[in-house]
Amino acid sequence: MRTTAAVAVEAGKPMEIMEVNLDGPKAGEVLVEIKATGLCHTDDFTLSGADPEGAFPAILGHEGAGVVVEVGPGVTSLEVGDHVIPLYTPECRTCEYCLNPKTNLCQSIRETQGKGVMPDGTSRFSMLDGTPILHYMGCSTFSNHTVLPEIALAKVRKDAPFDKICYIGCGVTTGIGAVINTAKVEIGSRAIVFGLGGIGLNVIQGLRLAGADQIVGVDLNPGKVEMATKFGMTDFVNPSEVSGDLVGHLVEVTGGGADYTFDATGNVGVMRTALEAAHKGWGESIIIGVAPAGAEISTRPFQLVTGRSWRGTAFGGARGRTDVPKIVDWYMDGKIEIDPMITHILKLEDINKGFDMMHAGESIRSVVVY
Ligand code: NAD
Ligand code: DAO
Ligand code: ZN
Repeated sequence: MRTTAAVAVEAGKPMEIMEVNLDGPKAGEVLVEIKATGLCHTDDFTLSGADPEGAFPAILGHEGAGVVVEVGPGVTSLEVGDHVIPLYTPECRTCEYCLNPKTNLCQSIRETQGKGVMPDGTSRFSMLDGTPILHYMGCSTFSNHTVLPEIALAKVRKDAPFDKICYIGCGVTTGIGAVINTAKVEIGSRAIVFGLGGIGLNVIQGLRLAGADQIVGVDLNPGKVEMATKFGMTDFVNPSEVSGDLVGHLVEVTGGGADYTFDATGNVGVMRTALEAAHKGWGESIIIGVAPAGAEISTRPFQLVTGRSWRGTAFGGARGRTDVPKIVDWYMDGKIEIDPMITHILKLEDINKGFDMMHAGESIRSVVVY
């Protein structure tokens, strides 16, 4: 079939909207009509050329929601008409990783997914002249139709609005999951969240759900304060307004250091500050942000010797096929909020403007509706 997509033709160039060829689903695969997709910082990171795994031409996008149009041979858990959220972290439920409760990093299709192809080693997308186009994070939601492995689709209820639940495909689950699955924050905790963007706001929302007493937000952009406060931030710190040592200031604001700190910036300097602002003896710092290729983190080992720990999280530690439908229920039941964070709705042809707004710090989440 033919479908319309925003194609990342080259690193550092705006995406081009074009008709592309899409082959139908093979065994174990599913054709999905994407109804809505969010624009995440990670898509921008790959488009910029900073992503070591980034390869072109590719169809980016990993935060989508849509409807099953066709299933390939052997697909048993989905049928035509089902509503689904694509999963960049699949859940096969049989690999060594899926069988270990300590991780959500299913490895069953990792190698091919990282190369931008389907599990059989080929791409379903091509340009009209036949040039292959790579998949991205196994999702490629910047295409009106896409093909995914069955194990990379979460089946969700049909009454949930696509233009909101697409955000559960990355930002919402990553932020809330970092608090609930990874840090396992206890009631009454004190926390610091670095970066109040699409991920950090969901960390704040997760901390409120978990019953944290103090939620300190840190961002260079004061324009983020209003929204963060709405989601539960109790204190705000703008590093550019702190004279002297930022760690010392944060330790003072939290009465000795935070029980939990979260990096949602991707900046390795911020990651160090986050670790060092965690409480001596027990503070845990969780890295969510994705740093540029080649970047490294550092601190004095004594920071760890004296009881702080440094951890990371991918997709909020969530097992997508199991957890994503539950998070959709939380949204539909009013337990979590998504609507205020969707600041812009765009058409596919305006997708590059969405990234311009991200760069200017004007949006939280822009969503493309097909
Ligand atoms: P975003 O651009 O919406 O938000 C980033 C925020 O950080 C902005 O508000 C910005 O002002 C702030 N910031 C930047 N530099 C700062 C600094 N030095 N000090 C304080 N604040 C600073 O991005 P996002 O969509 O929220 O993504 C955040 C990070 O999370 C990115 O690195 C992204 O790639 C990563 N991410 C990780 C996962 C995962 O599973 N681990 C999933 C999705 C996104
Ligand atoms: O299993 O080796 C692996 C990698 C899984 C990819 C996890 C990606 C999480 C961070 C990227 C941000 C996604 C938007
Ligand atoms: Zn698995």
